[in-house]
Amino acid sequence: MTVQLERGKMVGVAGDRQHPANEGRLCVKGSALHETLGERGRLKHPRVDGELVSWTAALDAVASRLETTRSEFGAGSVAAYLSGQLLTEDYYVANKLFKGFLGTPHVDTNSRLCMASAVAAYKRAFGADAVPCCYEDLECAELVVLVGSNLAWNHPVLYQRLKAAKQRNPLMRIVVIDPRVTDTCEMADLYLGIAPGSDARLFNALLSWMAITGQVDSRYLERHTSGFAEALAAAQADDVSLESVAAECGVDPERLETFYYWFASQLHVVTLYSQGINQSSSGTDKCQAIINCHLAGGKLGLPGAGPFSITGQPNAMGGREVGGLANQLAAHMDYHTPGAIDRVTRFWRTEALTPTLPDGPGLKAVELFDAIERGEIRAVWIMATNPVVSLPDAARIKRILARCPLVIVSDCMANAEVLDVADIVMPATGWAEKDGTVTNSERCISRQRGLLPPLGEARHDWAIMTAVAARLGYAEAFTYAHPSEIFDEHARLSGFENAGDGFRPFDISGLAGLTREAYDALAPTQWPVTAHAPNGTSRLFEDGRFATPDGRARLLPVRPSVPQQSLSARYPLRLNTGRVRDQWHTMTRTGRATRLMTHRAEPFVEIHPLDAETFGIVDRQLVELEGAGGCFRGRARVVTSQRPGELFAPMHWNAAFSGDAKVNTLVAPITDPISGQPESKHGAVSLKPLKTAWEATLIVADDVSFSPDLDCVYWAKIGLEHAQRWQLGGAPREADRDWLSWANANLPVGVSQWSRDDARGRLRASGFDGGRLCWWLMVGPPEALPALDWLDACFAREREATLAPFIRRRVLAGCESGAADVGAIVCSCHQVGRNAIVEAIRGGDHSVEALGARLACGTQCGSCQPELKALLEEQLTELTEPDARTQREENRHASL
Ligand SMILES: Nc1nc2c(c(=O)[nH]1)N[C@H]1C(S)=C(S)[C@@H](COP(=O)(O)OP(=O)(O)OC[C@H]3O[C@@H](n4cnc5c(=O)[nH]c(N)nc54)[C@H](O)[C@@H]3O)O[C@H]1N2
Ligand SMILES: Nc1nc2c(c(=O)[nH]1)N[C@H]1C(S)=C(S)[C@@H](COP(=O)(O)OP(=O)(O)OC[C@H]3O[C@@H](n4cnc5c(=O)[nH]c(N)nc54)[C@H](O)[C@@H]3O)O[C@H]1N2
Ligand SMILES: [Mo]
Repeated sequence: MTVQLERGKMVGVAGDRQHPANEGRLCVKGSALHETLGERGRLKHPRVDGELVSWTAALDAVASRLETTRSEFGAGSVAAYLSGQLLTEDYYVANKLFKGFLGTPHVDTNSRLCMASAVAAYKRAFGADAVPCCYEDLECAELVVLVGSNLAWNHPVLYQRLKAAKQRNPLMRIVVIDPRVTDTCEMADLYLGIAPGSDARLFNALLSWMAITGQVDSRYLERHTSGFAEALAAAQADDVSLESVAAECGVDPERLETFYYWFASQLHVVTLYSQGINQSSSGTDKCQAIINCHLAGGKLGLPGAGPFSITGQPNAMGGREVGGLANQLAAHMDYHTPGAIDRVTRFWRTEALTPTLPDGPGLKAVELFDAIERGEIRAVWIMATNPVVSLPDAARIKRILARCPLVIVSDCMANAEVLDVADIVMPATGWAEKDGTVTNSERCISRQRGLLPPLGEARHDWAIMTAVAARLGYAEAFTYAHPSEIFDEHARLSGFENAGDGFRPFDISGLAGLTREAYDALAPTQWPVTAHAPNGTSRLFEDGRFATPDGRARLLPVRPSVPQQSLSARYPLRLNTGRVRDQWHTMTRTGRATRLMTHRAEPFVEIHPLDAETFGIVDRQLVELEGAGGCFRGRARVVTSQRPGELFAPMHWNAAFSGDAKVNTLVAPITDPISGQPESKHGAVSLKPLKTAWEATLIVADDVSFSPDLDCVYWAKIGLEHAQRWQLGGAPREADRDWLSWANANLPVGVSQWSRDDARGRLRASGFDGGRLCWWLMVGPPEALPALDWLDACFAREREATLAPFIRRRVLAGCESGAADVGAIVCSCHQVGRNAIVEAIRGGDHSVEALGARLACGTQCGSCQPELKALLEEQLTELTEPDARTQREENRHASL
């Protein structure tokens, strides 16, 4: 990315045209970065036990409390929980400090919830956690299979690259395998709406199909692999007839056959997989089932081919490189890697320490929190992750942390829910302030340069840890004055005694010894970077030699299994969870950017029309999901993109944004036995309408603090540019709340004006503080809301003077007379609403390009193009044959 600075302030960002990964493109969250990391909402000062303190006091408290815990309860009573959103340099220092010097093995990361199954599978199959492919492979493949990946929303830049490649090569085919019809299906030639969790069965049967139809690459298998016969036998232990597989996977047999035929007959196949595969109680095996098919066909180690696990967080890969997972030691060495403990001890010079390096793996995320619950781990430092939202059984995680004797949190945002349970809080620098490196899915190391001074008292994560290390007496081993020194050490460790059999592909010794200037100027480089490959390596295993002791890749037998969270009479529906286009995880940053809140403003549940009917639910009403760990309240979206019997709810909302909308309270802490990754995609829940007596929208000026009262059964907070919008739902006993008295009693200024429409039970009121709009209230369902941008602008202080009496009357209506309602925002980058798009279509703009030319929608990040296409389809059918609409929706599943 490139940043535009004006008088030391970030005023705009753009894609870096020179960067090989994005070639100048940005997604909408990227292009809103300058809005999400400004001063508003940042964590600025350290706190100990709720009191603001100096940095010296905070660091002293961290060091002394960690030391006390360790000396009293042993090294294993201390833990670190890290994140793929740290820079590699931060990660390296954390790993070294906790494993090397504090001597605890319990260092795990949120990558456990994300990449752990993919990592475990690569290690089993290739002998190393090494992604064989590069992004270019997507462009030169003839067949791209997207499994459990909603690329259009979650990797929009890569999606646009793939789309452009498909336009250049009309023979390229794309297959999407996902239980939901997502926006990614827009460019699919074939869609398999698979039954949740049945992927291993599908790929096992593909392996068998390849064998039966004589489309395995025997030469490749013989020379470069082992285990084919066993893998095939396991696959064929189940009935592999197309009918049987199709029935179990819930797909059409003919389409399944088409997929098998395409895959088997094509050499240049990339299978790109993500959380629909990883977040499973058998995720490692699912990845293996995919890898087996690639190895059997020799579809690997050549351009346009390979099993490609795509990462999500900016630096998930960097964390894997330093060895930030609990089962790893450092730099792609595990504890059981022969000689590794001794090697790392010598490199870090920890021989003389007590305790020395741990002698075996530590606890993986879910287990780690169980150990906190049992009181075995008594101190945990949480960095750049929000586990009270993102871990399964999240309500319990929050209770566990609240009781843990020492919780240290470093974060950069003040609204991170984990701060609620922290004893010591430290403000970290954010993007554009931080300086270091990150690695992406294709092993490409990029510099992220610090451009702005730290905000408030924020400090770099590595610097915070270095200061703590010094207080613990380890100053000599943590002398870093600049991230380039950390990177140098990391690069040297990667190449340290790394040669011969069982070599470690992660070797960036070619980047060791960079001067600070050279580090600053470092161009994006794909590892390995060694004396043999000084400019990096785009593709791995081209010579068919793998990182296993015998140099062969392993096919392994896979026994498919179903989701472990089982459905029951009480919890009859399968809950799928995941992401929405414009939000990032727990919303600490994206939840504050107005334009990112417009695409999906409230927590929601997607429900198939048949289920909606069964459970008595209509579109847009409030509903409640219940699972073993708690409940979730949100707005229903009745959609045909869901399979009947399955629901989808976003992972994003939490206590900072809504009353009961944390989806992980519904997900059980069941994990894959090999990778330890939770089964986040397959919850079991019940569904019912949420009974409310009223719904209301309250908008309060930014500086007015408001919290919903106890009579709200539902609330969601939605940031506007100059105000906060609260969407509220009231308990049945509150049916005849006297709103005007309520407003007078509960809002900072009383009612200035109001209007009532008794026939429809609607009321509008607003309060002015002198000339300034202070609050605005509308009682009635949110469908009746006007477009809010005009009203939002009225809350801006600058408008004080213009809020003359005649404008005040318009404020009550919520819109300047004649101001068009833009409708739901479709294009977030250019803030183009549905109504404008519909109007343009009706006016004759009949393609995505024509709409882009007129309204600019879809021309920046492109991630709304699938929605534009769907709107075009909808409007054009409506224009030609009004009755066709329902039919079209019903056909949507089938026609893809
Ligand atoms: N907008 C946005 N983008 C992001 C993120 C974000 O928070 N917001 N987060 C980033 C991160 S950290 C990650 S890890 C990536 C994740 O990127 P993705 O993996 O694409 O994201 P998800 O939405 O979690 O899940 C992907 C799909 O898996 C499908 N799925 C569920 N169960 C199954 C199943 O049994 N089989 C199959 N085949 N599919 C299934 C879901 O329906 C969903 O469409 O996104 C990254 N990009
Ligand atoms: N049900 C369900 N649960 C899921 C998933 C799912 O699909 N379904 N997906 C899982 C996946 S793939 C992931 S990756 C996780 C993500 O889950 P989390 O990691 O918990 O989510 P984030 O909101 O990204 O949390 C990052 C935190 O770090 C802070 N931060 C950002 N940058 C920095 C920095 O440089 N330094 C410091 N110290 N702090 C920083 C942010 O303000 C934020 O509070 O969620 C997982 N949980
Ligand atoms: Mo992730």
